[in-house]
Amino acid sequence: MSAIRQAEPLLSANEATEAGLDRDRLLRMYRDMVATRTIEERGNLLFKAGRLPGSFYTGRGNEAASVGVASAMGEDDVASPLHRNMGVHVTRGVDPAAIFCQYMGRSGGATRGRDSNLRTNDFSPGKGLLAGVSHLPAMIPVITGIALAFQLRREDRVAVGWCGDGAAARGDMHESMNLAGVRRLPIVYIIDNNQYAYSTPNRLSFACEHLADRGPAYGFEGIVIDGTDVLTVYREAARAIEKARAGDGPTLLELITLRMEGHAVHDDAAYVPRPLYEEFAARDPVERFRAWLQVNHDLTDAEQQDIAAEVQATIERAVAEAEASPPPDPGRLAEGVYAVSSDV
Ligand SMILES: Cc1ncc(C[n+]2csc(CCOP(=O)(O)OP(=O)(O)O)c2C)c(N)n1
Ligand SMILES: [Mg+2]
Repeated sequence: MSAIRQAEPLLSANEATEAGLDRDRLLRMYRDMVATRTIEERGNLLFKAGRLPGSFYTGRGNEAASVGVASAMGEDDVASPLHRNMGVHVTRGVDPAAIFCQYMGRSGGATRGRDSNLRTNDFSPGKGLLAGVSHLPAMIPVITGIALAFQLRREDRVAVGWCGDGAAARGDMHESMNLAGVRRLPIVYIIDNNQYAYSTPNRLSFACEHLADRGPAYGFEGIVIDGTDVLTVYREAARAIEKARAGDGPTLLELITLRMEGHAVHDDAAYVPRPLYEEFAARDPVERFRAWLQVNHDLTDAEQQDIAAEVQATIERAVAEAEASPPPDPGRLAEGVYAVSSDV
């Protein structure tokens, strides 16, 4: 019988070591969380300065959830992250210049200036990223199909699919989880439960207690996890990924966070109750992990400053590179839209 459980928090340095996280790996995760936060802060500033057209979405509050899961993925695994998952892109090594090019509509971006947002299609080893489309959760059936392909080809690979609390109500998610349960596909579903779907709170979206309840409904385990705690997220994601790789089927991980900024730059999120916001501000994922590293791994001020300086320099170089990247050439608009018969 499949069940739902609440993940026990990972607390000590010993438990982290048991989960495979030595000091170097922990510092790498911390660096990726700082980079995620800093890229998004820089993007907000670029938007306000009129240097970034369209809109800008952040995953503030989601850094541990994104970096924790992506750090647990194997080199050849494939992910379909969404608009809150900058940390997945950072952890999987996407060049920040490509991220800024994409958001700034430059030809150096993944869609060569045709679209904005986080849209990286890159199946090279170590990245394994399937670009999202705006329709939510339209990539869930696709990543489920990728898991089916891994199984049919007997490949030792796992698919990881992301969905929000709001989009989780849609049929594509239910149909995909049903197929994954029936076929015991090598997939891990992540529901980023940031408690809002635009301005709609959870209580108006679903009546079950936990979205993780839906795992057992389709024949596999559901786990509720504090999504602000990168260590627990990592340990549970690593277990679920290894379980899938061993042929033991899917897992649904519900990561509880709070969207700490509006839906996008235009939204001040005034509808989020202040006490809820303050509760999650006190559990800021980056601050929490920094404090844990200070106590458990003697993270020094000098190390923190070195990490912050490296991230800052990387991002400034990336912004400069994006600003130097030309806008798309209208004459090449149709390129890459249709495949010509010699390409297929
Ligand atoms: C099918 C579909 N309907 C509506 C939208 C517009 N939309 C974009 S994001 C969003 C909220 C999604 O909420 P959730 O799934 O909780 O993800 P979050 O943005 O909170 O991470 C909506 C309604 C969309 N992209 N796709
Ligand atoms: Mg949401």
